[in-house]
Amino acid sequence: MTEYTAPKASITSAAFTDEIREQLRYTQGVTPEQATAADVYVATAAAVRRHLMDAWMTTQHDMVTGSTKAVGYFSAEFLMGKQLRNALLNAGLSDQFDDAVKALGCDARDVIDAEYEPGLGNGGLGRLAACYIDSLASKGVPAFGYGIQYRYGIFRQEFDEQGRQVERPDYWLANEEPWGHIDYNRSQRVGFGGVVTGKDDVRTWEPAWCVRAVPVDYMVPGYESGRVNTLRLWSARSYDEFDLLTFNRSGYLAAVKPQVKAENISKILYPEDSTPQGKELRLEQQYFFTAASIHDAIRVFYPGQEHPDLTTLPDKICFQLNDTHPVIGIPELMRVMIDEYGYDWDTAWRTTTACFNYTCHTLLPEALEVWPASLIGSLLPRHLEIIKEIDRRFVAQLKTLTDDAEKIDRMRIVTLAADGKEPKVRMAYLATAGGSHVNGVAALHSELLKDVTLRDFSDVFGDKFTNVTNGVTPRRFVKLANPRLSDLITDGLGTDRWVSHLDMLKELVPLAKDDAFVRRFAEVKQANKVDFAAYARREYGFEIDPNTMINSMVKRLHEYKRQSLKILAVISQYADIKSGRVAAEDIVPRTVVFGAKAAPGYRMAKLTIRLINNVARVINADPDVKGRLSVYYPWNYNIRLAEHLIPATDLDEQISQAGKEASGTGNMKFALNGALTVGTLDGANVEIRELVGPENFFLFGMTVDEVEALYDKGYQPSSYYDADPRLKQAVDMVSDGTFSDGDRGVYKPLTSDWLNKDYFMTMADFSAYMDIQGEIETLYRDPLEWNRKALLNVANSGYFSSDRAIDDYLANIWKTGPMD
Ligand code: 26W
Repeated sequence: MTEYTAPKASITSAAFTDEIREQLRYTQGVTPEQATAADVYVATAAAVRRHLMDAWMTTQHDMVTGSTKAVGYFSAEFLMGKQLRNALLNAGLSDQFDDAVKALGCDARDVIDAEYEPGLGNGGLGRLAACYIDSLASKGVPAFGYGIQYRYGIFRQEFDEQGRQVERPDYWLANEEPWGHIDYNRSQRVGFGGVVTGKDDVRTWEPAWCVRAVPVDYMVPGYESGRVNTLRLWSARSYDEFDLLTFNRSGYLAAVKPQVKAENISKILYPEDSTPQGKELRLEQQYFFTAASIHDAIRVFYPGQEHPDLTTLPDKICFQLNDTHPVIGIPELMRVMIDEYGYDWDTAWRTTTACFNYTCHTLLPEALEVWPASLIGSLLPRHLEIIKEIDRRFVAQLKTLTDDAEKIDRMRIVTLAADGKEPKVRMAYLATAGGSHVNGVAALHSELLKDVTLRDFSDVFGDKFTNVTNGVTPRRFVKLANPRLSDLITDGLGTDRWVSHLDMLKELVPLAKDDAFVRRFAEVKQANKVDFAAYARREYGFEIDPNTMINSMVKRLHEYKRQSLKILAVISQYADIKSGRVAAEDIVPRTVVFGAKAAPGYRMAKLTIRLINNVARVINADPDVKGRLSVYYPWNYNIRLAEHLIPATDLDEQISQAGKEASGTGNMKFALNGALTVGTLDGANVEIRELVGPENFFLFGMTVDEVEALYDKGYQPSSYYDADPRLKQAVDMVSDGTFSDGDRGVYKPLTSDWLNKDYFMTMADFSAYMDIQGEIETLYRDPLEWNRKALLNVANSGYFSSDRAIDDYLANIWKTGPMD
């Protein structure tokens, strides 16, 4: 493949400053003297967009007229993070910006901070989508991200005076948002409800109500590729149609109700990230954006054609389903082809299965979406008919492949109405049957998917299953987040090509033998820690000592991720010092940093947050441990906080129960920024450990097989409590009111779960986790050796670039590549 690279922007700083001035004056109507940092931000965003505009239009033109198959990445979430720095980097205008803000007399940081972070995702899955569209654009692959422009993103997290999580609405569009371009001329009509009429072979769906899907387009500039792709997020608007009949009968309010209902569809991002609520509105969201996107793709690739040959659609674009959320797109494409364009079933099915592929992001059975057939039937009656027909034919096909009737029943897409249970539609099964490939997101996860979650399917359709280990973009998470390390890498390698060829980091391996280089690496980490301490003081009022080990655990709060294991270990160490068993001078001074949001309805997770906050309160106020152990829980963990914390972290926690974390992507970001990992053999930890070397990774805990064996044997968490006095003491301190001002009732649901149920086996892994702390502390006392290992983590983590992950998707699933 030839690499197409456009010339870097060659504009001078003075010229760029003038462009910003011009935007200030003629778009915002302020003089440079009057301009606030927020004004300069908006003006700069507009100036950068102008620079990218030609490349954006060329890219779209080449995509439609060229012969390279495009990718449509369908995702209910895109967790983009702030745009300005990234856009500047990819437009080749970073230096010019730094000079321009100086010339305009303002502070670059204030300008960057003026951007409100869009939080259109919950966590890993949404951030992965953002990394992938960055890599697609950087490779020059024609691609669309398709999703929803929620008016309210993930809630803003606050803590009350008791340490409890409080959710505040995230109205991110309250101020000017200069990146999204609303394109009213390319809106789509999306129908809901109503009835289906007609004979068997010609069915007509008459929806009861319609929503206007309006695209809001975001530029996705590639790094040094000269290409700018599009992230198309749909916003729901009502039609200016008034139900006159209702108006006459029951008045004005009833008549506008459908309008209000329509606009609600894109109002809010659901904050659950593992337990689907089965809410009607969520299904409406899913259908809303997939239907609009499919119609959009047809409009884009068959412009102005009344009778397009849709059998060629799979040559023009393939649709990647980011988890089950967009799976309703499969029956939608069937419906479009059969009902709107008159194709027969077999042709429509051949085309549809060739277009779609499905990525599964979980192993938790409760996270697999299942919709009551009745709900689909009332909201999308024609789709339910099609799903039932897919199911009927699927079962017939299975009968030709196996005699195992029970297995066939287990595999049904629509469950049978047995024992008074109503039929349900299993979206993961629909995706597996209706697409060409199914992939997991790390080697271990893909294996477990085949052996456990989708076992019957992999027996019958083994060829469909594949793995693509996740990756993260080195632009945002190394180059931008960690400029000091980036400069050191560039210095060590003698080139900055690593930013788009991250496997080049391997060439740093020999430098780990060079003590002088390792010391420079250590200085980078130390400087980042000083920066982070300043950031934490400014933003949160924390007093973090940058001369302590920074030990981070940041991710969604979920029982399987086991924040409780970490907090129990912290309590245990605290108790050791308090009781005099360990002299305070003998422990390595450590600052533990948590960051995590909990789903608003997730009781155990919210109680864990409260516990962590109160442990932090007690420990940080105790003079006996001052300077040795402190705990901070900055609220509202988001991309920006990640960008500050990750480069400053010494030790990263990836301690989920083996077999539960599909991949993890934080683990990759930390390793790439020179943190060591303490972790279980779970998700991508397995591959990280293999690549960086077992001697450079702190492994502990049960394996997947050991977990299974223990479940089978009958797991009794209290036996571990009885056996390890450290565990007993830590749990007792949670029960006895130490962290609740003497109130013994507050954490009862937690402690009682730990001792009686403990589904994720925190108790069973506690001793191993405590034991490895000794190893961690010994190594940390030898800064040169610690940093050597940290450097080897950086050098051997190039594999975890999202560019590599995208190469895997291109080669094995999408079968396409960069545009000519
Ligand atoms: C409410 C329904 C629902 C169910 C699952 C919403 C969102 C989900 C996601 C699949 C949760 C998620 O973000 N999964 C994470 O995906 C990452 C990217 O592949 C992985 O690295 C994480 O291990 C996985 O938990």
